[in-house]
Amino acid sequence: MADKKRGIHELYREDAEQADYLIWGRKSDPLTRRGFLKGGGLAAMSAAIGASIPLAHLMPGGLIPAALAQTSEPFEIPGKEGLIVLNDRPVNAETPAHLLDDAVTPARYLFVRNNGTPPAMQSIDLENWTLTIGGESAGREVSLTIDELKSRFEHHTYQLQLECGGNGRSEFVPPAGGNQWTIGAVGCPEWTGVRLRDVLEYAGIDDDAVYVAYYGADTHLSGDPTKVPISRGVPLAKALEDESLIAWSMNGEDIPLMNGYPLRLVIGGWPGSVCGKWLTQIVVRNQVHDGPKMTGTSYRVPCSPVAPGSEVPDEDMCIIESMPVKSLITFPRSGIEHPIGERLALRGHAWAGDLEVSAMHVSTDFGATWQEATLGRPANRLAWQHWQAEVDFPEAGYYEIWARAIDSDGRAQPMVLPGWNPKGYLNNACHRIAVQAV
Ligand SMILES: Nc1nc2c(c(=O)[nH]1)N[C@H]1C(S)=C(S)[C@@H](COP(=O)(O)O)O[C@H]1N2
Ligand SMILES: [Mo]
Repeated sequence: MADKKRGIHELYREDAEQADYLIWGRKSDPLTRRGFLKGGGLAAMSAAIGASIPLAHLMPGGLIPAALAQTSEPFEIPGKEGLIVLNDRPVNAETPAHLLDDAVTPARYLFVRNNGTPPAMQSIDLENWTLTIGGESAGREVSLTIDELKSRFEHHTYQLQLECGGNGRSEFVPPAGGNQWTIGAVGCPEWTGVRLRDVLEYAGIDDDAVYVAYYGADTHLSGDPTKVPISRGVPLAKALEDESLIAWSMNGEDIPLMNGYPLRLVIGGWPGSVCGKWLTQIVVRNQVHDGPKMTGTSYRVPCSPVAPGSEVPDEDMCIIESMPVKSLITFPRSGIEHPIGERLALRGHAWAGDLEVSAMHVSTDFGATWQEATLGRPANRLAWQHWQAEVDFPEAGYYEIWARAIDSDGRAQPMVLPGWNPKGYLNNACHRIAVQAV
């Protein structure tokens, strides 16, 4: 066995083919990436997993078996039990897939992605919290308290999914720096607030307005009060959509501090980074917003595909807009044993950025064949959809269940890592779980 101290993820990240060889003695066919897990390699992988792998000849090379892919330490933020900590400065934590099983994500299971230091709870004075609308293309500058927001504008409730642009980053080869999210930087709670559009129209939107951006009350990790940890935005048309909210409530309760209490933006279907937390200021811009994390490699990907590891010139990088089609298997949890001969019921969610999911498929043979799942309608636009399916297993041993969604433009999730980019965004490869048929 290879050097355990480095961990399986790190080994695969450095060089997936080499990791296969080091750990299992497996060499894959460079053309088909299949079929070379035999003899000693197969025995080693079976021993690590604790079962034989009936369909080993179909298992692609360079892939960590799902049974071994989800190991980390528990997270300890009160109110977020069960989440996996990725970093504590700033706090970043993701949710294991099986804890995302609810149709509407409970507050305690919503991931946390902080770029700076959140405001302390004691420093938040609800009565005097003000939101300022300004910027060079706002009709006038307006300040509103939370009570004024609540009393002057119509309230709306939508279920909106939030996914970090870097969700899935841990699988990129060559690796990308940043939080090594696996699959759990996503959730879909129900949000209540006022429409960003109504508030922008109240302040006035000049004819030359093109972008709307936020500032929040969190502070830069350096402690320098003149530095802003993150300030991002969206084109005016996205800001004006019905579902773009200034929210004070999540699932009918106050938003948890770590998720932006007392006020945050929720703009569904785009990278979570456009949803400003601890919201204090909105600016209407006459140019593409240029705040911290809008430029360089932040939340930007090559405008056209590049070879893995390429240096991409700044002018060839484009801002991420809608997130790609993706899905999760939330039941059963990875690693269960299941009696052979009994059908196994599966379920999960699927989403597709600004689009809808039009079909959902599952595979038990490493993607060789797929069967259609039953797919539900979203609660509203930009909410995830629920799916279910039943599968069975021909003989005892190790299986993986793979899930694949297709969006309303006919685009499917890839089975392996999609387009490499310098910061490891937009990995929408199929989610996989392990099942032992016994
Ligand atoms: N003010 C502020 N807003 C922010 C952030 C932040 O660090 N500060 N992080 C952004 C990022 S990158 C994401 S993915 C989402 C995460 O929201 P959550 O922590 O509620 O899950 O908030 C966004 N809004
Ligand atoms: Mo993010």
